[in-house]
Amino acid sequence: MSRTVRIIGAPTDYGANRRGVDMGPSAIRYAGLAAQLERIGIDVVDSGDVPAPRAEEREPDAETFQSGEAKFLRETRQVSTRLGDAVATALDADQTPLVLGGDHSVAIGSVTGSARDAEIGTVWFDAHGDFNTPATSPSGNVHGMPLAALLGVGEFANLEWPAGDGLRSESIALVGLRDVDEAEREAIADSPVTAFTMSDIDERGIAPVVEDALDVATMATDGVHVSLDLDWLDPREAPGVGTPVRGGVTYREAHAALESVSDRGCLRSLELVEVNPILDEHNETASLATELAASALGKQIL
Ligand code: 6HN
Ligand code: MN
Ligand code: MN
Ligand code: MN
Repeated sequence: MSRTVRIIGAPTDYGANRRGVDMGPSAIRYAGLAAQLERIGIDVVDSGDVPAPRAEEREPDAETFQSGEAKFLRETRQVSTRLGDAVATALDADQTPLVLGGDHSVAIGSVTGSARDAEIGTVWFDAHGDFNTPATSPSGNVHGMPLAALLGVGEFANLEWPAGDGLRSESIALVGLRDVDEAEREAIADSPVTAFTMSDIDERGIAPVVEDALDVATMATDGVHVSLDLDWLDPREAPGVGTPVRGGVTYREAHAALESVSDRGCLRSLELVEVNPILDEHNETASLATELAASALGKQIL
């Protein structure tokens, strides 16, 4: 039976500190996402974008950041709720949600939707830990906080978030870390999440690391949400991202990782986040995102 993928855009940028990632969904669609997936035998439906507030419509006082605060929490909660509903609706219809960000705060919606009626695991491909809380964040940007938000770490324990109870920290694997804030490092170490750094990939190779990450995410779960932050890749391969960090994975390593995801047969939902077309070169980061989605969704070479 062929798979049906439902594309859901989440054009946010208020979770990051610069404009541009809100154009990610357009750029990724323009790079030929639907056609590429159809070419590998997938049925594709596109539900368009969930409404997200533009910079011009936001609460102005939220622009002034004070240490200890998260910017645009109200907007984040609103969009996460809409996105969570869209993801859950797709899953109810036996479709695979493919969320296009937007900054990484959209993961709060994708994951809560995916975890609404199931126990899920998550593999988080990222240069960053995304484990800050409002108190520890150096920037106040929620795209550096989605994992802490999803797990109710720190102040997030007291905030009203959309329900998505099927994700336990034991089932989360982060892969490719190389830029982690000090407080995040402690929070990650104190939590049951499993984290693999770039050094782990250097020492062991991409394949065994990704197999371990998939073991973590599939253990006692019904499926896996894959969150792909394009800054996971080296900026030479993926220049169009808001927070590039040198020393990321190569083009081939990225494909190998997502092919392993496909081979496991565990993919429940997927998201492609942090593509910034303003900083991109000829839409190559968006094209790469579409290629990697095809690998995750079963593209075969032979
Ligand atoms: N991302 N750790 C930094 C912060 O501001 O919290 C950077 C976060 C980047 C988050 O790329 O999804
Ligand atoms: Mn991220
Ligand atoms: Mn990142
Ligand atoms: Mn294979």
